Amino acid sequence: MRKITVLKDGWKFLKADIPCETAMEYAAQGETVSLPHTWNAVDGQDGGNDYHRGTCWYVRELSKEETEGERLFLEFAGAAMSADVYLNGKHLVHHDGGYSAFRTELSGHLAETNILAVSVNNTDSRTVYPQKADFTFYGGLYRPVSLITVPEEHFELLKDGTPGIKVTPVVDLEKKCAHVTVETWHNGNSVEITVNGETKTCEKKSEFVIENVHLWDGLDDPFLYTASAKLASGDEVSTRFGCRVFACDPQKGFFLNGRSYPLRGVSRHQDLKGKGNAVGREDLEADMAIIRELGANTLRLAHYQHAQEFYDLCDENGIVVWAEIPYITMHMSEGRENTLSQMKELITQCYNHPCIAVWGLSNEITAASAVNEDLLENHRLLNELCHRMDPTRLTTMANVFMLETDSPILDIPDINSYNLYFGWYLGDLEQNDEFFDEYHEKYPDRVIGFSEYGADANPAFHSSHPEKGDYTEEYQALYHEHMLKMIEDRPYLWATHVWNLFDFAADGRDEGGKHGENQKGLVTFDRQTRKDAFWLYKAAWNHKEPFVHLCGKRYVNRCEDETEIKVYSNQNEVRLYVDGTLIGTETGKTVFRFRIPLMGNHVIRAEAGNVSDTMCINRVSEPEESYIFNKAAASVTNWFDANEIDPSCFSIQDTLGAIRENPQAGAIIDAMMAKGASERGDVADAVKDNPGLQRMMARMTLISLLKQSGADEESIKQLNRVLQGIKKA
Ligand code: GCB
Repeated sequence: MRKITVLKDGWKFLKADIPCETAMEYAAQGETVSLPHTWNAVDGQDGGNDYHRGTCWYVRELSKEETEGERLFLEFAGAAMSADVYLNGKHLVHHDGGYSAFRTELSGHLAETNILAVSVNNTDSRTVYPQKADFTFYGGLYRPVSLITVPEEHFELLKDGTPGIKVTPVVDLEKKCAHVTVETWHNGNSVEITVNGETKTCEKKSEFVIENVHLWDGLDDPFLYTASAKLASGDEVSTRFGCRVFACDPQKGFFLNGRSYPLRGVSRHQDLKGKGNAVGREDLEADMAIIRELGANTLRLAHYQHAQEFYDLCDENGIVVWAEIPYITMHMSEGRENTLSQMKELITQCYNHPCIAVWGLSNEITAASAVNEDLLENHRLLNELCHRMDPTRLTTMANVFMLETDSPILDIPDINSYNLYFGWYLGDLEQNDEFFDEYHEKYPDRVIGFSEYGADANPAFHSSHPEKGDYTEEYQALYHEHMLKMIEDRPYLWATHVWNLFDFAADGRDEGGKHGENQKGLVTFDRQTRKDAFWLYKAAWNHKEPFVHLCGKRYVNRCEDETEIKVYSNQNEVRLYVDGTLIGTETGKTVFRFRIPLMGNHVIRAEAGNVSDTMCINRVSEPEESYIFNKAAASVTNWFDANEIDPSCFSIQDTLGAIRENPQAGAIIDAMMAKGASERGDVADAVKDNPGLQRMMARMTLISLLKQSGADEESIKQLNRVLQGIKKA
């Protein structure tokens, strides 16, 4: 029989880069910790990009009882980023990659008393991914560590963290049956394999047919079968699997079990405020409950392998998953081996999960690297590896917006996707629409998806005139209203994923009123606040239970005569009451808008069917300062509202392209940009060398660019005065 003991307690933690003997000698003086544990739970989330990246030790004595049994293995579900495991001072295994599981055998190295010492490090590396990305690279033993005791005759445990059993169901939708191949790895003579009540004895591999197959059918009916395998010794493994057919069509998008099933959902990072990546089962379940509430039918589990329990939850809840490795932002010429080993482990460990539809090769890999032969070769090798290990699934990539669509890298994966942030980092919302229209027209035979889009919002900030870059909850909501419609109008997009469901730690960030957080989440980092944009998607995606949501609940004090009341609902009629009086009924879909006069303190109630939502808002005489993040930008906007711009002359409201057409005005802009460039060399170079980026910049208004660059009010006004002195042709 197999025995699994989770080594939760009794660890000593030493935050020091010391040799193994020293760690063992001073272990008693270490901090007592329980797993899961990260040393960056605080410093990885507070900004400054100064969290501890180094080598630390975890030391623990194994009891007599824990080491009993014929063969003893040790399993790490996640040790970030690299780990070295020692038993009684003897080095047993080195592992690179902070997100996949690995095991090592202890039997043969056991003594009277046994000290386990594990050094874990998240230092810079030229060989292990990720090294450059917009999230905190927490270090630690942040997932469970377990002892596995098995008999002499047992299922394979070492190779790439294999579960020892691999199930490949191939469904015939017409005949309503599934051919299920079960392969096993073990050191016995024969194995008994059971699927759906039928048992077969074989050497390693058996095939089964399930008639009248019960499909794994997404959110509606994620039915799971179990396959189990048993050796004469009693060692047993089992796995759940699902019978489903995934397909992609360049014109019609994604198909599940033969029916159109547009994948519409969100991305998830695994970390949590206060805990970092050292989250527990209950946290995973809480996240899944939020995903179910939202009504998303797909998740991009970015940017690395997530916990097995989370893929399990996706299996159980019918969520279609994009799984990927952290081959991200910057290609490293010495990192090829690591991309291959992380992919091998991802596929080996996750193969049986019916939820997984695609393997993601990389993310924005050309953001900080040129498309050269080494990078292409790396992608080809990864792609071949995926197909060799798993001919049943497609491969994909998340491309950075500035990657030219005719780049040879797009030919490598089976299907493609782009991350676009028009309407946030740069450009206008409509450029997202145009990008896909142009792409789809140019490549009608290519499957394309939308792997990331989003806008940061701090739910403390509010505005009645939301603008790109203001970090208001209102702009984020508007942004997503546009995107929701854009996506609905383009059913050929095989999958779309909001970046991100949750705010997450990016210790290098300092913006939007918070240190160390990326705030593109629909929900805050602590999972406590659902921003308005969350309810927009819920209204569009969750049709299970009627609900109605009043936007702007946190935008209490409003300085205006008339205000907009916006309601999100999955019902098609909304009634609005102000101070108990019905003031309007709107019919429509998802978004309902009302305008009401603001006279004092009001109680607003929205009703749809028999559900309702209530909030209070107040009329104030001065704008509420605490609602404004970028005070300089806000005052520029006010200044423009109050001052006429002569449209026959240039102004900062013109696009860069238009301004550049006039030599005199163009020269002023170029001088300004050159000055900025000398201050921020890297960005400027990226623009200069990239025609696609230049085209996009040409379409941006100067004011939007200035605001984004954080230019101060006086210099913006000064520049405008100069431009107003130049007549347009
Ligand atoms: C991206 C990256 C993601 C970032 C995101 C952002 O394209 O893939 O890791 O967090 O942009 O918010 O800038």
